[in-house]
Amino acid sequence: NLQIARPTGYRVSWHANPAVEPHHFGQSHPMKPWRLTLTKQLVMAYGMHHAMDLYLARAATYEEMADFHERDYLDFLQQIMPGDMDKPEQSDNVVRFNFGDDCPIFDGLYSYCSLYAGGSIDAARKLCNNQSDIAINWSGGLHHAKKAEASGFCYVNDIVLGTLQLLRHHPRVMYIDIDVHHGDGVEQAFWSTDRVLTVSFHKYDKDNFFPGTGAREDTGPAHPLNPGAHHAINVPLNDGIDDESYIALFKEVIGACMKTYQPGAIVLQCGADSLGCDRLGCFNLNVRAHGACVAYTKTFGLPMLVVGGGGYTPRNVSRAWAHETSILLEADRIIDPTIPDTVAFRNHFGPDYSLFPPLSEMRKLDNKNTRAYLESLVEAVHEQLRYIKG
Ligand code: ZLS
Ligand code: CA
Ligand code: ZN
Repeated sequence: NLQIARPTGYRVSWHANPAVEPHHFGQSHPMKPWRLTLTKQLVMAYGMHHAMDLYLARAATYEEMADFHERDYLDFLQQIMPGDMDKPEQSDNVVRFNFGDDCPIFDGLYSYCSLYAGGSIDAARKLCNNQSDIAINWSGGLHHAKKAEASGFCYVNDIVLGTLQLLRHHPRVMYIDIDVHHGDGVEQAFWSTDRVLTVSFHKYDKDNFFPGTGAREDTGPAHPLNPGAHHAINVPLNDGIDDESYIALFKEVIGACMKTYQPGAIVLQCGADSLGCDRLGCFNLNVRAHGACVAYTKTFGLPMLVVGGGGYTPRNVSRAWAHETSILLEADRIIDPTIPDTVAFRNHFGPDYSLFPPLSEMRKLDNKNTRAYLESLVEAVHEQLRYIKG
């Protein structure tokens, strides 16, 4: 095990509660909370836990979650039990709050939600109190949850709750989302304010890819007097985007947004379903490219709330998030790209034990994003940003 020197004057905090990890969405459901166990095991095998402040996340209280969510939705979430799904007296609420195959009712659901939400709230508060510069909650990032609706494996929107904490101290917060899905819940929550600039990169196909929102033209409320006008940035992509184009696009878009908007803090959602070989995703990114977006975001030196999100091939999710933890610690150059060959890892990372397997070569999807298309996206973002110069 490698000991990593604590960087001077630069604090990274890790917010997690191991009680999140054993929750089970059900047979064949793609969301697997045990990917967090695997992530933690990798991080610890590299000794990275020695270089961070470790906090046991509390469960968010009902009142804290009511900062965003409607009370009748939280009441339902709190009292519903696995068997209730098919009970006629619950069916109205099951439908109204969108529970079902994507968002099942499983054992300990409320505790699962309040724990991952507590992690993001705690993390944001550490940033506000100036007790941390970069606060990580890999169990968070559940960007589809609405104020009174579960959606796309997400029940409570920890990102919105964390961002609301940051807004107590920062006039402007920038939200960046590299999950392969559109960050619709976060976009919707801050649709009518100019105090959050939301930026999501995602696969977009209105009819065939979830959630079907996030077109380039959706930039905020239509009325120019609404403060939220132009404060939603969408970067809709096609299948198979590769490392080089994604990194270049990310830097151009985020660089321009930072220059114009000048936020006081950043919330970064690191959904790992944008990696190649993801069970649900369709991009061609390698772990290093995903990490390069995190590294670039860090160069601005702002307080950062870093959360997880999607990611459905657990061995690659844990590779990406362990690598990204090392980037945030500025330890990526000194960790060994060969994963420590311990018994615990043999099932997941063998036979190569590489932190950076060639994901793009394994299930090669054609890159359906032409250079001209990507250039048009960058140009459109520049045009949009002209409206928010001031
Ligand atoms: O961004 O595409 C859909 C919606 C459906 C198709 C699937 N059926 C079950 C419901 C109706 C139109 N849902 C997506 C949601 C993706 C959420 C991504 C979350 C995030 O990464 C942030 C955490 C979807 N894609 C794939 C599935 N659902 C899915 C695949 C396999 C299964 C098993 C369990 C459940 C039913 C069979 C399921 C869902
Ligand atoms: Ca996204
Ligand atoms: Zn996703």
